[in-house]
Amino acid sequence: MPRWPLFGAKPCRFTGSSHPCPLWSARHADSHQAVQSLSAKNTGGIFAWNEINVSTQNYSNVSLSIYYKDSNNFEVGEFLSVDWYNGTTWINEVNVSNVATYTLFNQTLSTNAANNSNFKIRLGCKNNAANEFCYWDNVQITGQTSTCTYSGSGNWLVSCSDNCLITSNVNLLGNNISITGTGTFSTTANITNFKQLFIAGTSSTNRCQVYCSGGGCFK
Ligand SMILES: [Ca+2]
Ligand SMILES: [Ca+2]
Repeated sequence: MPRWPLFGAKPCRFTGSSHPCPLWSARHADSHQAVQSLSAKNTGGIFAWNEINVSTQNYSNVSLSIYYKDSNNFEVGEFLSVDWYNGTTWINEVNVSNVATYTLFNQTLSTNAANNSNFKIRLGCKNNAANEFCYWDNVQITGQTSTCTYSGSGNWLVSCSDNCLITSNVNLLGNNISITGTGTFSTTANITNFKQLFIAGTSSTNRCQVYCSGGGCFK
């Protein structure tokens, strides 16, 4: 499966229109790459957050890549953080103090980062002096296109591990639908006009759980 940028196509390097980050504007010349970075200084001793919502709908295996560092003069209780939101709670990935050189965080996030219109990331800084900075650079979120959308022709092969939630009616045009692997497949919409429906887990304990709700189902 190809991997596509969901945010920060180039990636986001905080410099002009060639590496745009439209929602974030606190720029600083201490940069990992391409002249400027995102920065935060003297947040008054409380966490200040730069936050964005990036829908990961129809994407699986969502990864976050970001470089970070600080001004290396933080006192006890002062931090730079990187969190992401799974729709219910914030999950902390980076929580550091006194990282003097740009350091890469690059990980595939857990499955509830995938196919999630409420997915967010936030970059936090807590310090209390004008010479105390947090810096972030080269922000990128990537994912693989999931199997949750029917192409409109041929059979529909769904990976159950994509944890699809189908909310718009799907007409299979007389083709087959197979849902295989381990995970969940849920639909609140109608899936119609299919020839065969095939559902299979990978073993008796690793099942694909299929749910119909809100009146929608296979019809
Ligand atoms: Ca930069
Ligand atoms: Ca301080």
